[in-house]
Amino acid sequence: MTVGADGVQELTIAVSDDYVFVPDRFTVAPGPVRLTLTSSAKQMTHNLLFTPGSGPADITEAIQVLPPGASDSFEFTASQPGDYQYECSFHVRLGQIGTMTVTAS
Ligand SMILES: [Cu+2]
Repeated sequence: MTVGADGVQELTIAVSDDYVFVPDRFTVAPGPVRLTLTSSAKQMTHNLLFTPGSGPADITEAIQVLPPGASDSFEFTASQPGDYQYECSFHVRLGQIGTMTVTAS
């Protein structure tokens, strides 16, 4: 996690030709967050969304489709403290999930 000059917390999550997010757990403070999903996959398409209903508040921003080898970013505002599950909806049943913790302040 780094904090840019604009105050946005920035984190990169890597995916490949398997069913894991690297990292699968991270912590942010309340405020703006920019997540980048970067793929070194040759074959697998992934995505990243926050599992609806899994956390104290819904986060609807997401990357709907990330083709093999691609990279994409999105921004959202972390507000309510707690744990939020994120998933690749294509592979969630194969265990491709992670947890973001938003601290109290
Ligand atoms: Cu996936």
